Amino acid sequence: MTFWQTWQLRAAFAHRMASCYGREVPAYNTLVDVAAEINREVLERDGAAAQRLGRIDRVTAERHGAIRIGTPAELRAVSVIFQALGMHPVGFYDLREGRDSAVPVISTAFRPVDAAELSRNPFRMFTSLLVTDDRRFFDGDLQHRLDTFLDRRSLFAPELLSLADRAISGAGLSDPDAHRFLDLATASFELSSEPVDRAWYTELERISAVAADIGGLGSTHINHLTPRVLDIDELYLRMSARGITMIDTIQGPPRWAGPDLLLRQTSFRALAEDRRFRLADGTIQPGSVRVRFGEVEARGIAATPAGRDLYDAMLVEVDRRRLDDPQADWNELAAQVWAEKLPDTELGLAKADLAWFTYEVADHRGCSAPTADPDATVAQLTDAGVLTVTPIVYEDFLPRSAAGIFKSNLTADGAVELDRPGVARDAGWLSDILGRAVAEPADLYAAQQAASIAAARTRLGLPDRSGAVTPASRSQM
Ligand code: OOG
Ligand code: NI
Repeated sequence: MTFWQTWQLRAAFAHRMASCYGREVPAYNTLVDVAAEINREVLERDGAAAQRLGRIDRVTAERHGAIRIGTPAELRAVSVIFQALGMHPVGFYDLREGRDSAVPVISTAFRPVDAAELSRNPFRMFTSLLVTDDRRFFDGDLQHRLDTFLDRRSLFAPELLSLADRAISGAGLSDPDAHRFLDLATASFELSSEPVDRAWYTELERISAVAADIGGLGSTHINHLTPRVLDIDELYLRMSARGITMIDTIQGPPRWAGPDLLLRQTSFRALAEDRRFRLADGTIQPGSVRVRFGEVEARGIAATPAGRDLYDAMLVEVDRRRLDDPQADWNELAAQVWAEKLPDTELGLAKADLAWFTYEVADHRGCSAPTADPDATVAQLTDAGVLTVTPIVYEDFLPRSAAGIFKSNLTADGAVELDRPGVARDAGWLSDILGRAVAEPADLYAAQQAASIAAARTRLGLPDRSGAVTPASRSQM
C-alpha cells in the first residue's frame, strides 16, 4: 500500500491493539476464539437472520477498547490520535453518579460516525477521564499531588501527535508515515514494565482502584478489548465451562423473545497481573494488580430517546419487582417486564417510535410507485409493502452497564463521600476540552433514519419533506 486511508489506519490500529492485548492478557484470545466459534454456529443455525444487525465479517472484526486518561490535556491529545483514525467523540457518560457503583470518571466513546465508515471498520474506544477535582473522591491535598503527578507524565510522543495532525489534514498517511504512526500509537497503550510506586498506588487504591489505575502509573494502557458475539448467553456458559470466572451477570437488557435492543455485555473477572513495585526505601518487589478484564458484547437495535426512557423505566421496574421477590432470577423478571412493555417485533418497535430504522423502497416496486400516496406515513407505506425496514445497530454504550462493568471488576469498593458536592461536568465541557463537538448519539441515528426516508421519498417520486424531520422526532414521512 502506498497510501493509507483513514479507515485503513483504523483497521490496522484495531488489529495491532488486539495482538498487543492478546499478548498481555492471553485469556482475551480465548474469549475471541469462543466468540468466533459461536458466531459461526449462529450463522449456520439462523442464516440471514444472524446478519440482520451487521454482516458477519463486520461482526467478527468488531471490537471496542477501553482506556482511562488522567488530565484534560491528555484527553485532547488522545482525541487527536483518534481523529486521525476517523474516530469522533460520541456520547457523554457520567460514571460518578451510581449510588453503589461510583467511579471518579466521566467518559465518551470515540468512534466512526457515518454508515460507510462503520461498515468498513467500526472500531470504537470507550475513553474515561479522571475527575481529580471531585471532592467526593479526592480532598484538596490529594488532588494537588495527583494533578502534579499527572502533569509530569507524558503519554504521547510529539512525533506521534504531529503524524496524527498530518493524517487528519491529508485524510491518511503515506506508507512509511503510516507504519511509524501505528508503531507509536500502539506503543502508547502498551503496558509499561516501569516499577509502580507502592505507597502512592496504595493511597489511590484506597479511594478507587480506577483512580490508582490511572493516577498511580506513569503511563496509560488498554484496559480491555471487547469482541462482539451473536449469542452472549451461550458465550457466558461456554466460558464458564472452560473454567473462566465470569462476573455474576450479563449487563443490559435480558434475553427475551423479541428483537435485541441496545447492548448486552459481560466479562470475565479481572486477572491478577504481575507488576513490579518500588518501595519507600527504593527496593523493587514483585507484586500483582487486578484491574484488567475481558469483556464481550452483543449489539442490538439503537433505541430512540423514547425507547431509552422506556428501557430505563423497565430496569427500575425490574429492580422494584426484585425487592418484592429477592430470590427471583433477574433475567426471568426482566424478560417478563420486557414482554409486558415492549413490542416484540421490529415493525412494532418502529411504529411505536422506540427504535431507529432505515427505510428502503421494496425491490418489487422498481423505481417508481405511482400508487404511493404523498400523505402516507412511513408506517402506512411499510404496511403496504412499499417500504422495507432495516434496524440501525446501536453503536454506543450504556451508563448503567458501564458502571456495572467497572464495578464488577473492582476487588474493593473504595471510599467515596457521596454527600459532598461533586463538580459539574457535561458534554459541553467535554467539547470545549476537545475543541470539537461531542455528538449526541440520538442525533446521529435520527439523521441516518431521516436520510433514508428522504431517499426513499425521492425514489418514489414524492415531494421532499426531510425538513419536517428533526432529530429524535417521530418518524413521519
Ligand atoms: C470502561 C468500562 C465501561 C463498557 O463497555 O461499557 C466499558 C473501563 O473499565 O475503563 O468498557
Ligand atoms: Ni467495555
